[in-house]
Amino acid sequence: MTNKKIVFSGIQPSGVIHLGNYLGAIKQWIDLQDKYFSIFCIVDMHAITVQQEPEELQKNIRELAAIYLASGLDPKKAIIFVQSDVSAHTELAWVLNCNTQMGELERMTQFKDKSQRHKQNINAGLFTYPALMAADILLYQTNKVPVGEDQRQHVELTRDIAHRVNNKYGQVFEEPEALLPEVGARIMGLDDPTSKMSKSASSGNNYIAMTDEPDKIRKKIMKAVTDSGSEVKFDEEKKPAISNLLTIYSLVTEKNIKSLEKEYAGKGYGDFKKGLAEAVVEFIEPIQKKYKEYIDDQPKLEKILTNGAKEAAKLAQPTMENVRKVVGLGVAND
Ligand code: ATP
Ligand code: LTN
Repeated sequence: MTNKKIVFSGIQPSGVIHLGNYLGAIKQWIDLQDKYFSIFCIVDMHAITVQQEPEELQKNIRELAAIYLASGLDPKKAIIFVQSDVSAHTELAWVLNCNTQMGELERMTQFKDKSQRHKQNINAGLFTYPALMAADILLYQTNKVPVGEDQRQHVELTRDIAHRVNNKYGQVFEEPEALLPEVGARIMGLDDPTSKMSKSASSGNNYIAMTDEPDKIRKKIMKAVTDSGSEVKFDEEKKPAISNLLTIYSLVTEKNIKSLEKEYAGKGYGDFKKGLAEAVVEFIEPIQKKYKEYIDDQPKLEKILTNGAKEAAKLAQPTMENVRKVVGLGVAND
């Protein structure tokens, strides 16, 4: 289909998109779309592993698409589509489910985490979630999967599943690897630097949403927890909160951490946070402006996603046909 290496990634439309999602995942995608054959998905089937309101889900899908486009993903360079619009994802997921061990799924930290948080709804989909993610990736003969640190384990499982299927049936899938950003693979919560920034955090002060108003961003940053002492210095062990804020500062301004430490030498945390807040606002405002243009033009958004789904379905077909053949499924021919 192409000589270029293939990149695939996705985000769940399950709530706000925060700066952690942007810096850990989307930021890399923007650069990758120039070098790789890139496919970026809105994984709505994954989102329903936890309870979703149908209207809210529809709204979240569109908002996430608008964030992708506003961030700089370009439908001329990359395929952008919604997972459930291409039925091969769930078809392949079933076959992969039959090639994945319970023990492997039991080890997944996201499952342990989410089943703790959603005790009243520990459904089978939540458990087999990684097989669907593996299908997303393997369907397109993907080589690289740009994700944040929390998804590394799922990509490694995907690689194991691909290897197992290849051993059993011959060369069916590329064996993909995760691509993590050198800096920003794990942005921590503003109110708790010991756990990752997360949209499902109990407080909205944990994260900066990509759609937060400038004043809200300023307030959240001024409220962010800091460490003891007063020096602005990167030291993940002794100063986890300031180190996290320095990481964010560095990524949104493209200034290196050393030069930021110098800039704030002799100044306190207050000045540092004020500077950071302005830097984040300056970084997010142009994205928000474009976001508004996309979200206000639903027909355009839908057209992009519909075209993306058509292209993706075409690309998925040869892999799915081969899987059916090697596994020995079906009889009907078109
Ligand atoms: P939650 O924030 O509720 O834990 P999630 O991890 O399910 O949500 P997704 O929206 O599915 O988040 O993740 C999209 C992408 O963002 C993934 O590649 C994930 O690794 C990355 N990501 C999520 N949180 C962070 C973070 N705090 N720092 C860096 N990358 C992150
Ligand atoms: N599991 C991921 C979302 C996801 C994904 C994918 C990421 C689903 N399918 C394929 C990369 C490639 C998450 O929870 N963030």
